[in-house]
Amino acid sequence: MRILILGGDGYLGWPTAMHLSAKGHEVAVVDNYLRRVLMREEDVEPLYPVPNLHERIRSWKEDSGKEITCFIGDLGQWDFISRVFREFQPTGIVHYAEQPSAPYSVLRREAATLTISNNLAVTSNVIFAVREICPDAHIVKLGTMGEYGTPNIDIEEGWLDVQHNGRKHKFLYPRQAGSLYHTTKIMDTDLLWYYVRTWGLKVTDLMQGPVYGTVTEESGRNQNLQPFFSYDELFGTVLNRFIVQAVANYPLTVYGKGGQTRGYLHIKDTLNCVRLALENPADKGELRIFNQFTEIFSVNELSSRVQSAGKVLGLKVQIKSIENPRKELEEHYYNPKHTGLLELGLEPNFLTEEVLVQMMETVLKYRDAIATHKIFRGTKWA
Ligand code: USQ
Repeated sequence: MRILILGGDGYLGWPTAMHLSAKGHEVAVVDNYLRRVLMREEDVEPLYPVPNLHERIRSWKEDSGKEITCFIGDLGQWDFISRVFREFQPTGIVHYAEQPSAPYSVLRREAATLTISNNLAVTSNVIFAVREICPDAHIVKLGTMGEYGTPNIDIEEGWLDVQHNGRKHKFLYPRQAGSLYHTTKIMDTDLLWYYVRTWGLKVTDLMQGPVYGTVTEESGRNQNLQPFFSYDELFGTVLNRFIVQAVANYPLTVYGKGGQTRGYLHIKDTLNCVRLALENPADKGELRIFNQFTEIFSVNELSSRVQSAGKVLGLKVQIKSIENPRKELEEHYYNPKHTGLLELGLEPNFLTEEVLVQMMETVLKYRDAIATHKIFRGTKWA
């Protein structure tokens, strides 16, 4: 397939590009380095420096012998995105090109506006570009489990059969997100669903949980190919943060009671899920939704696992509950379905002690680079 990866510089975008390239697909990446700019502006750069996309592509060529095409520009600009689509003529599109942080989205008015305008403008432009230039291409959109929030009933895989006054209808599962960022993902889903109904697009929306992990099959051999590893409060996801905190001898920052429960997955599984979705595309006029995670944990369960894995390396990991800066339920029911990707053949990489120890060993190499003042700044939701 000819696969265009929008947001191809990000934590997931670059590893996805290498993975699909390794599997024999023709790959192009597109990015405007927005995440790098925001990290620099907020003084929260990742654990180790990451070369730019051109350099990463050269290193990938040396490592694998395979080519990846690169486009640098803003997908919110029609002239740019239409040129990229015309030149590359994708058959599959992976859409990661969004401001990805919930805490960043609630930081201040400008950050909120950037999140809304970037995320929705890019999704809208992708839809128009597909319709005008490659109407048979399959869009694989990264959504989030956060679209559903934490309702007091089972979470289905995207859709809900509703019976009302003796009649039945299938609707998108009710969504009520816990941050502005997650709300833009709900809006993306609504936009895609409207154009699937109206123009018959082919779309898969992947409702992903928080991702963890430092290396993938393709990045393991070469430092230049490593994904970003963020451990700060804005761009780091909780388990990656806990690993760095454990190594830095910083008490693990459990927010509030720590009963917040989510579906997690290893970065290697993100790549496999995206590939499986591309290789088994949605039909024309179908919005297919998969819940993309492999295991469910509370924050307390994650922190105790990190604490016991730390013992293997002689790290004395402390855990400290701190006042929750977010507005979220700290104890709640959580039972989301996630069978769709398993049925497509996903073989999960589970969170074992070995995986945690490997992550700590990687981070230990950069222990001196950890800037502990970046770990917690208390960005408040309210
Ligand atoms: N948490 C802590 N301590 C921390 C950081 C987080 O207790 O130091 C808690 C949060 O309060 C939350 C949970 O851990 O209850 C997960 O937080 P997170 O920062 O790992 O994840 P979140 O902000 O929800 O966002 C991340 C990704 C986002 C993706 C989402 C999936 O950044 O792009 O969409 O995970 S989900 O959480 O299922 O919505």
